[in-house]
Amino acid sequence: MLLSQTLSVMQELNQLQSGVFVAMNHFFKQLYDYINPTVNTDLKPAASQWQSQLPTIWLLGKTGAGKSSLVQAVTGNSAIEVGNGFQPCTQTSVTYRYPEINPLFCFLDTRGLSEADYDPEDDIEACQHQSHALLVVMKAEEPEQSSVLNALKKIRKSGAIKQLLVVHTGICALPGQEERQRAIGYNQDQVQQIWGGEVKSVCLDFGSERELAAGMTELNAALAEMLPILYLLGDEKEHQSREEANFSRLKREVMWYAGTAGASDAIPAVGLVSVPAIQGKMLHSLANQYGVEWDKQRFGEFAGLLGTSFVVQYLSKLGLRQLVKLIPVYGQTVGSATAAAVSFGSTYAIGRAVCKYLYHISKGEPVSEREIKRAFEQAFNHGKDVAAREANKKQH
Ligand SMILES: Nc1nc2c(ncn2[C@@H]2O[C@H](COP(=O)(O)OP(=O)(O)OP(=O)(O)O)[C@@H](O)[C@H]2O)c(=O)[nH]1
Ligand SMILES: [Mg+2]
Repeated sequence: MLLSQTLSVMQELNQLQSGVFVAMNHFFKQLYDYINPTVNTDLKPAASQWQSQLPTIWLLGKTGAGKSSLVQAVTGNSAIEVGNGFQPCTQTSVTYRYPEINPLFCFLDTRGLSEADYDPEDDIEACQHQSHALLVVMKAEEPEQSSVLNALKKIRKSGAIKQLLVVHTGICALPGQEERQRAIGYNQDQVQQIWGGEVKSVCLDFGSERELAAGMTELNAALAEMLPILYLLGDEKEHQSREEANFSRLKREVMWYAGTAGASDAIPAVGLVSVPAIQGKMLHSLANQYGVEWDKQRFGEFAGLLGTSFVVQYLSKLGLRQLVKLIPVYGQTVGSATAAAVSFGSTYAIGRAVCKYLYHISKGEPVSEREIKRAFEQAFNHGKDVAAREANKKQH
């Protein structure tokens, strides 16, 4: 490695390390100030910062292709208007946040394309400062896709969107295996020619329960690949214990606080609430949900079990570069991306650990220091592994 390269890597690592210390010192010093329930921190500025930059999945396709049906299927939001198949339905771009309360990502459902002169400029603008995932939705039986392909050309040229997925819908309209494969292959090729390389795809049919179930599993996996944060959200495997089942009900809330903390660090705008204030509010809210009174004594006990030096040492050993990839906040410098990653990861891990603590307290059971530390470690590592897995996949 050239000396200049080595130096720049070292510089970056230094920044990562100092990011950890700054963030954690911040946390333990200041969090104490936010225990008092009468201090009512206003999270609105940080929360709206997070919400204004939620990772966005943009849907593009001809009218009737099934864009709104897809949003409805993923979010379970039955209020989303789905067309009758004869007339265009969605008239303007609509953003659907998911979950509706404390959202973690959103869909940008756009007006169906029918004319060749669709100008995607506004939608590019809406997407480019956020995560950049595009879903091209195509009815398998519809080979005439020029309006979609023209829009795709412009999007490709803008460079705003890095990740693309093709969703082939209505596959049951083509009953013969061969015919179906040919139609899907034809549309897939049209997209790949414009995008310039292989593009991932999933096939489904909203009218067939069987095909929909299979397609949705594939779709969810593909979405989680595009936005690693969704892995954390979707990790709903069998719970080994009552405690885990309890946490899974609060996980979205913890992730939302983590995202808000990350956002408030990523763009250090004046007037944004500090990370300890967000974490303080999270601890308070979680305690409330376990029916545990949160006061200085409880905080002291929890902080003692987790241990300041343990957390600082642990974080400074981490490969934070991987974690940075998990955080759906773009456009920052290395330093602020690191701060955002540390804030996201530590808030999530502290949230996980405190839920374990609160569960035992609420049951009147003793809490072991080892268990709390393990919960923190596992939560942090989980996020890191997800991001690392994604990074590896992209390299292959
Ligand atoms: N059987 C079947 N019907 C589908 C499928 N995808 C869409 N449809 C039907 O096509 C109609 C239009 O679906 P929407 O989800 O509203 O399509 P859209 O892409 O949002 O259309 P616009 O809002 O007009 O752009 C609805 O009646 C859907 O039930 C599919 O995979 N299978
Ligand atoms: Mg629609």
